Amino acid sequence: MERTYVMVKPDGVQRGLVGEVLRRIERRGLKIAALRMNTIAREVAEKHYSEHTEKPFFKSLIDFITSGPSVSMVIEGQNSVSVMREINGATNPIKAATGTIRGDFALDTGRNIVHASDSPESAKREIAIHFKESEVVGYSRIDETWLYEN
Ligand code: IDP
Ligand code: MG
Repeated sequence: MERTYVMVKPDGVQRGLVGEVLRRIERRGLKIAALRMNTIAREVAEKHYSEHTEKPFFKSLIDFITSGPSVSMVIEGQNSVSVMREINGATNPIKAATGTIRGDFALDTGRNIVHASDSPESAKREIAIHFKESEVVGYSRIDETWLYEN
């Protein structure tokens, strides 16, 4: 089972979209393995987005992501990294397909509601930044035998 890191960013929390995001994840069959609401510390946000340190939008991105509560989660399931990227939609909501979270609820790249890791390697790195191993819960969902052939 693959794990990925997902965040409902502060705009998603303020716009009352936490339940909407969780609904889309759960109904797809993906499993919530860890879940927390907190306001992310600046050092944590800078580590999380370290690949963007040199980008012109870096400071505003860190200001925004630390501006209020966000919801962090670890999501588990077969191919969860690529499935979550598809559920979220393109980074620029104008390019995001209707039916994706960004395509249905957002209009601006700087306010695009959700984050999901872009590769299994990024997922491992990001999960370790946001969660202790003991906070990630291993369990079976009752529908798993019907979600997967093998
Ligand atoms: P991703 O979130 O789809 O993985 P990334 O390119 O990794 O997209 O960028 C991380 C986040 O930084 C985006 O989700 C968005 O919030 C912000 N961002 C990316 N590009 C821009 C930009 O050109 N202007 C403003 N914010 C941006
Ligand atoms: Mg990214």
